[in-house]
Formats: sequence, structure tokens, C-alpha cells
Amino acid sequence: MRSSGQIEHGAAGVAPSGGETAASAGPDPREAEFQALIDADQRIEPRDWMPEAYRKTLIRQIAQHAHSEIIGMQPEGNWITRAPSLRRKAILMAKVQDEAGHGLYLYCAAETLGVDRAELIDLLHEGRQKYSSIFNYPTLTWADVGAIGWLVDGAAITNQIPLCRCSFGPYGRAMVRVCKEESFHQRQGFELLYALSHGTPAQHEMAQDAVNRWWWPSIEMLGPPDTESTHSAQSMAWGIKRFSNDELRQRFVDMVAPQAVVLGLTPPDPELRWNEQRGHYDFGQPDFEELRRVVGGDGPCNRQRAAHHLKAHEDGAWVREAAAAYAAKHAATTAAA
Ligand code: BYC
Repeated sequence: MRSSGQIEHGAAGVAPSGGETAASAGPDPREAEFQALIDADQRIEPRDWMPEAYRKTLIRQIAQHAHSEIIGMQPEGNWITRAPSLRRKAILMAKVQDEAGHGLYLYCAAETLGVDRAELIDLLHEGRQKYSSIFNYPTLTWADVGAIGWLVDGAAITNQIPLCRCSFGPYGRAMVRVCKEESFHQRQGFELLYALSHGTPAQHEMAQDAVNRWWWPSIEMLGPPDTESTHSAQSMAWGIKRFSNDELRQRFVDMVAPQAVVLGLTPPDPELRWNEQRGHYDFGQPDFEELRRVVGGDGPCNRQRAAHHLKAHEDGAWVREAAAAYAAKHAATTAAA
């Protein structure tokens, strides 16, 4: 495994972008140019100068996002061989494949910041980078595939649509396509749950049980409350995040609460009700202690997800080696010609 300490402590393998110019007195004038671009809502591109902390924040968030897409293939992948019809199987395979694609765009976006995908994957395996808490819950029944589409993809879209306007160009542009696909994913989850909810009593019960289990983790996946969010203020000042975790949580609840009525399913929150005065839904207090536990590695499936990813990575080593050998051979042939 390669050493990855550089990413956490310095400019992993790229020319320094100059945030901390050695021994120079006074503020770096490039800092003012960078800030002027941010203030004018312009995009920062990979070759532009950027403060080191901005670069590190983006690497942290984009890598975590990429890892989430890839680890997120596991809970749903679990149901591909057991989908109840050929149509459902084809849809689920396409969805899981889309998630692999999202992971790849995101690793590419991170690489424009001068890190290497292999380094990021090593950091994930060493537990030094995170992935979304939501993928540490098990998929116990077929209805969970619907609940993931409706709620998890719903929360993901709520978070990701504003990321299309992220100040860092490659991340924002990757999000445009990701959001189009996620929105399709959410609809398939809704349609799946609708069919179950309006099917036999046993199917309805299965759909309700899935919603009971996925409702709160989906609300929690939008991050800790604003009072405890360490990165929000700085990320918002930099135009990386456009809304705080709690603002996005409210948007998400406002979107899914009326959809639950159409589905004929009851969210497991006795405090969920429309508040005419606020123009929003009121909802109960999420269990942020549980979020902390799951993020800290103690969710129902953390160990299983990490072990499976590591095994798949090791099993695939020969593919990476073969591709590298082919590329080297091809480069040698081209150079000789
Ligand atoms: N899980 O200061 P905060 C998908 C961490 S995949 C784990 O608020 P920030 C899909 C946070 O990293 C969708 N960790 O942080 C795929 C930080 O720790 P570090 C995934 C979490 O970054 C397959 C600490 O808590 N989406 O759609 O300002 C199938 C303090 O938090 C979580 C993204 O990744 C969590 N839930 O805000 C289906 C979107 N929440 O890093 C669907 C991009 C917080 O200091 N990411 N933490 O050690 C973001 O928008 C932001 O990173 C977050 C957190 C809103 C998640």
C-alpha cells in the first residue's frame, strides 16, 4: 500500500498552489484574486491558484463523495440476483452501474486537484477517508431497494443539486450529469415502492417496514446539525456548499413528506406535520448520536462494507496490472514508430 500521508499534510504530488509561499512577507496577492473570483460567483479551475486549505477541503469532500458512490453499490447490488422480475433486475443493474460511473467522474474530478485515485482508495482502506453513513445499513428485503431510491437518492439529490453550482469547476460539472441520473433513480425507487404499497397487504407491509428503517438514516445522512458542522461555514464562504446541512434537511423533508402521502406510506415521525406559518414541514429530532456512531465506524454494516471493498480491490489487482502493462507496451510501440 502506498504512503498517503502527503494528502493529509501537504500537496500530494503536485506543484504547490502557493497558499503558503515560503518566507514571503505579507498576504499573497493571489489570495485576493481567488477571493474576487469566488465573490463574483465565478468558477475556480484546476490550473488557477487556490489556497491550500480550499484544495484540501475539496479533495476531502470529493473523495468522500466518490467513495460513497462506490460503497453505495453494495447494499443494492445485494438484490440484483434476487430482483422479482427481469424488468426490475435490468433497472437495478443499470442503476448500480450508474453509481459506478458517478464514482469514476468524481475520482477524475479529485484527480484534477493533483491527487491520485489509488492514493484516495488507500486512504479509504486505511479508514482515513470517509464514505456516507447511509451505506452502513443492511438491505433486508426487496422493498429496501425502493426505499433507497426514494429516500437515499432523494436526500442525495437535495444535497447535490446545489453542488452543480460549486465554485470548483470540475466538481460542479460532474454534478450536472450525476443529478440527472439521481433524479431518475429517485423516481424508480418511488415507482417500486408505489407498486408494493398498492399491492397485497404483505407487500404493503414490506414497503412500510422499509420506510420505517430508512427514514431517519436518510434524514441524518445530510450531516450533523449546523451547530456541530465543522466545515459548513468555511465551505459556504468558498462557494463549495451553498446551503447548510439543516437547510438541506428541511428541503428534503418538505419534498418527501407529501410524496409519502401519494405512496400511502407513513413516515415513522409522529411530529411530522405541515406548519402553515413557517411554510415548511415540522419534524422530530433526528438521532445525531446514532449518526456519530455510524460515521465513527460502529454502524450495522461498517466492517462488512469495508472488507468487501478491500477484497474487490485486491481481486481486481490483476486487471489494473494488465491495463498498465498494455499502456506501457502501447506507449513503447508508439515511441518507436
Ligand atoms: N456520513 O462539517 P460537516 C449517493 C462527516 S452517495 C459520513 O457537516 P461537510 C448514492 C464530515 O465528512 C451521496 N460522514 O462536513 C450512492 C466531517 O468529517 P471529516 C454521498 C459524514 O463536509 C449510491 C464531519 O462529519 N453524497 O448519492 O461540510 C446509491 C463533520 O461534518 C456525514 C456526498 O458525499 C455522513 N452522512 O458536510 C445511492 C455529497 N455527514 O471529513 C445514492 C458531498 C457528515 O472532517 N458531500 N460527515 O472527517 C457533502 O455535501 C458534505 O461532505 C456533507 C458533510 C454534507 C456530507
